[in-house]
Amino acid sequence: MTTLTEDIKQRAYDAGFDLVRVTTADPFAAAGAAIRARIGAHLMDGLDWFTAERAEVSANPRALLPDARSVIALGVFYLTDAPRDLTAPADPHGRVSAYAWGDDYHEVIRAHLDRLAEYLRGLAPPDDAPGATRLFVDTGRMVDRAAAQRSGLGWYGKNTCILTKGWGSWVFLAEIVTNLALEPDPPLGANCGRCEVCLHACPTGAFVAPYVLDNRRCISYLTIELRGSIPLELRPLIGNHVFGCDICQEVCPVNHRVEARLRHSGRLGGGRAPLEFQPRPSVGSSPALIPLLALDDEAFRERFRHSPIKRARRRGLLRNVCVALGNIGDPVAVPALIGALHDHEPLVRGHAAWALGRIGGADARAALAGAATSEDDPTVQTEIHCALDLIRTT
Ligand code: B12
Ligand code: SF4
Ligand code: SF4
Repeated sequence: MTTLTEDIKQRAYDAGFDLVRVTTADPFAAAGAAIRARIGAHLMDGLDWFTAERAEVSANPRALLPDARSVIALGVFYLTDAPRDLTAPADPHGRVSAYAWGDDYHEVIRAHLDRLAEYLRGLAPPDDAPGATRLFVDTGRMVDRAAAQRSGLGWYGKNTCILTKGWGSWVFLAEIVTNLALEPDPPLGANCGRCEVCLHACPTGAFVAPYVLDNRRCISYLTIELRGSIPLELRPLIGNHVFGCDICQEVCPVNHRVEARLRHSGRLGGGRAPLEFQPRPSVGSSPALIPLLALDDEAFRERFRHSPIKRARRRGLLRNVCVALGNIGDPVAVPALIGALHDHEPLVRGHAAWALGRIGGADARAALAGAATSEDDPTVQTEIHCALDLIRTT
């Protein structure tokens, strides 16, 4: 006879999850302390919503649901094949991190969660109260990785990501906090051993130590969450990343083994991945960059409506595109960057100036000199003068 816990796990797989484990609703004390320490050391600076108060609540399931007894930890595998945008193969292309190739995972996982929660709500716990639940994915106040670790869904990698046996770290995490008393799973005994590959592969040196990330240096933060200017000294290190970064996952040997196995079994490759995570034609994994500079607000909204990329907003994405074009250094981008020098967003104008300074040449210099006489935003003026200095000295 199947137990309630086994039955719920089966329902979770049926609802679309690839991983499901259970832990108790006890506080995640170590995670709460780690988060407080990171905030205290300014390693989470820049994420204004990531406060000590939030950490307190997110590490305590009973602050979220007072009679919580269990946390159902869930995971969805999202890696798919990555066709390049080949509309202009010779032109510069950017890199989008794998989690953003397809549909917005918040929407996808929310639908999975709703399906499972509907079933749970129909169950009566022993005291006959209705099966109360709260659902969490990413933006919810819940320590997703700590729930995954304690429930044995995966283990902490030194890159801070949760690694799983079957799917590597290419998994989104979500939880359901419930007042149902379920059988908890034990944590896994696995760890990274002596490996430190990811720590040395990070192009911006974002790892302060194993398991400790300086958010302010992470390309994911710089290209997605940061609303303002990208610090000058970090721009050259971003390469052609225009939305997120996967390097510390791509180099991971655990992921390599998993990917080889999944390719062998046909789950990866051959288009068998769930449709929602396959690269959207309008986004892809490696979009041509120059056409992105031509997007106006309406075209941006239309193109990225159901994509995670909308989070960067138009001005953030175009800022990133300018940095990537500056790093690629192909003069073919100069006319489009000169156009961006007159964008209505000062953030875009400033980063276009930087990119023109990096690429250099007579056209870039003339356009920058012209903009220096008409630009009225002081920050952009500074960017223009720095760019002209760069051209003069290189
Ligand atoms: C803030 C945030 C970010 C920030 C900060 C990242 C960070 N490492 O904290 C930024 C914007 C940089 C970011 C980037 C990314 N993120 Co993010 N992010 C979050 C968010 C909202 C909170 C994370 C958090 O609490 N950070 C605070 C720090 C202290 O926690 P932590 O790094 O996880 O630290 C834990 C461990 O390191 C461990 N620990 C600490 N010390 C030690 C010591 C030892 C010995 C051990 C064993 C463990 C250990 O305890 C800590 C507490 O749990 C979560 C969603 C959520 N609600 O939880 C998603 C989440 C973590 N992000 C996710 C993803 C996919 C990413 C990116 C891959 C996206 C991309 N491709 O660009 C990158 C990965 C970068 C990286 N290496 O972490 C996934 C991770 C899935 C997974 N398999 O782990 C999550 C869970 C979202 C989701 N629901 O799926 N993210
Ligand atoms: S996501 Fe990229 S920038 Fe961020 S820690 Fe990993 S390798 Fe470094
Ligand atoms: S690269 Fe090595 S250290 Fe980093 S997460 Fe993977 S196994 Fe762990």
